Amino acid sequence: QRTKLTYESRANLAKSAVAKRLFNLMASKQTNLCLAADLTKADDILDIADKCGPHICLLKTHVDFVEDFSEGFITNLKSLAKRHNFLLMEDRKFADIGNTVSLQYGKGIYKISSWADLVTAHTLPGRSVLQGLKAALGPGDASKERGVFLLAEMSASGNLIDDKYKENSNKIATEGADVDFVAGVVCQSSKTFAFPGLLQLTPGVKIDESVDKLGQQYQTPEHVIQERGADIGVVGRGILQASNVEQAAQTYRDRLWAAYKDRVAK
Ligand code: 5IU
Repeated sequence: QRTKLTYESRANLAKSAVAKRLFNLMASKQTNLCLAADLTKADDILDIADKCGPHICLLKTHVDFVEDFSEGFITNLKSLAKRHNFLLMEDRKFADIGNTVSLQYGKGIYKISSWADLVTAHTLPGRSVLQGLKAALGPGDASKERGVFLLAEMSASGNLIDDKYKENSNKIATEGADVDFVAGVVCQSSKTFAFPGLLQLTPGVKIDESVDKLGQQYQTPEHVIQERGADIGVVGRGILQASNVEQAAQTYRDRLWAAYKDRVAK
C-alpha cells in the first residue's frame, strides 16, 4: 500500500524526475505542506513566499489573477524558491486540445513552462493534454525538469467527476508513453490511484472551518493525510488569512508532517 511507504523509498519508484526530486525534498526538509499563494499583488506573494518558504515543499500559484505580473516577479519568485528550497507549481488546470495547451503553457505573457516546475491539468481532453504540454518543452530532455499533476477529483461540492472518470484519469496517469511526465494526481481519496511513484496532492485543508461560502469543502491536516491518503496537503486561506502567517505555516507544517510520520509508523 503506497500510503505505508516513506517518501524517500517512493522517490526511487517515481518515473517522473520532478516527482523524484519532490519526494526527496520533502523527506530531507521534513515538510509535506504546499502553500496556495492566492494573492493578487506580486509583492504580497513574494512576501508570503519568503515568510513561509522555510516550511513548505511547494508553492502553488494562479498567475492569471496577479494584477501586476512581470518578469521581475518571476525572477524574484524563482530566487526565493532556490533560497528556501521549494518547487513552484502553477495551478493552471489546462483543459484544451493539445495544440492550445501547448501555446498556453509555453507562450503568452506568463511563459509558464519557463519557470513552473509543475503544472496542473484536467484529464478531460484525454492523453493529448500530456502530449500537448510536452510539445511546448521542445525536443530533448526538457521534460525531465518539468512535471504535471493530473486532476482526478475536486474538493468543490457538487463537482461532476464520477468513478468512471476517476478510473480513466488514473489510466492516463499510469499507462502509456508520457507517464514520465506525470508527477502526481490531485485528488481527495487514497483509493483514486495505487502506484507509489506518484504523489497525491490534496487541496481543501483547514484546521478550523469545514466549508467556505463558494462550495469549498475542508478537512483537517490529520484527516487528509491519514484517511484520504494525501502526500502533500494544500493550504491557502488557512495560512493567508492568519494574523501571523509564518506561525500558521509552521503549525500546518508540523501537523501534516506528524500525521505522515504516524501513517508510515503504523
Ligand atoms: N484547489 C482546490 N480544490 C481542488 C483543486 C484545486 O481547492 O479540488 I483541483 C485549489 C484552489 C485554491 C487552493 O488555489 O487549492 C485551495 O485554497 P484554500 O485553502 O484557500 O481553499
